[in-house]
Amino acid sequence: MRHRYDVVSIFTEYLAPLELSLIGKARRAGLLDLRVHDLREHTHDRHRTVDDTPYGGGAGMVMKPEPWAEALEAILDEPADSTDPAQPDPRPLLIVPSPAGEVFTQRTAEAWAQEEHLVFACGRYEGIDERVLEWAAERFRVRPVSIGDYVLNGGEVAVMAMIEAVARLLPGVIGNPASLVEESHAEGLLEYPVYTKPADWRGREVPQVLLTGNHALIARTRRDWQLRRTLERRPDLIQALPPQRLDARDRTVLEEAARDTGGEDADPLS
Ligand code: 6GU
Repeated sequence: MRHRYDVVSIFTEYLAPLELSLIGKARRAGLLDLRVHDLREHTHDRHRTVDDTPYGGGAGMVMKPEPWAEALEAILDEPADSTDPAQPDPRPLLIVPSPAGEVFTQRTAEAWAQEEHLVFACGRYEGIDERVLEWAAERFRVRPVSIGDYVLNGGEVAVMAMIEAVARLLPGVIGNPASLVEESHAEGLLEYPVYTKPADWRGREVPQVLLTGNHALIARTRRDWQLRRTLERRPDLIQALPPQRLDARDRTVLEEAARDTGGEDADPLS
C-alpha cells in the first residue's frame, strides 16, 4: 500500500523537517506521498484572514470555517493514486490535533499505519470553529487527538510527532524491522538500558551479565530491568498489564522492587 498523508497548516515551514531522515527517505522512495498545504491558499480576502473573534466572548481567536472547508474539499478532490479494496470505510481519517482530543499512543500509531489516507488539520489560536468538525464527519472519519497533557501553540509540532510515530511503522521505512518488535511500549513495558564499548568507561563498568554470552540469562536479566524501570518510572503501565503477560519470576521481581523502593506496603499487582 502506498500511503498518502496531507497536512493543512498556516505555518507550512514548521513541517519542513518532514523532508529529513527516515521520513524524507520514505517520501523519496515513493513509500509515502506526503503533501503539505497552506490554509491561506483557501482565503479570498486581501489579508488572507483565517481567524476571527469567538462568539460568546473569551480570550483569543477562532479559526474561520470557510478556508477549512475549501482546503479539505481540495484534498478530497485530489484523489490518492491507489484505493485499497480491503479498507472497510473509504472515508479518510481526519486528525485534528488538540489538547482536548483523545490521547495518541503507540496503539494509535499502529492503527493509523494500516490506513491509506491520513489528513491532519493543524489548528492555531483557540481552535477551529466546531462546525467544521461536524461538517467534515460526512466526508472523513474525524478524530480530535492530543499528544499529551500539556498545551502547544498549534498542531504542527504534534503532527510531526504523530507522523514520525506512524510512518516508521510502514513497511520499508525502517531499515531493521526487528528493532520495532521489542521496543518501548510495544510490549507494555519500557525498554531495558543499553551499553556499548568501552566495557570500562571512566571507571563505570558494563553490567557483567552482558559479557557472559549466556543469551537466556541476558534476556531474563533485561526483562528484570524492564520491569524495575517501568515500576519506578511508569507504575501506571504496570497496573495496566494484562495479568497473563507476567510470569512467576516477573511477579517476584516486581514484588522485590516494590519492597526495595520504599513502597513498603505497595503491592504492584493489586
Ligand atoms: Cl495535538 N495540539 C496542541 N495545540 N496542543 C497539544 C496537543 C495538540 N497535544 C498536547 N497538547
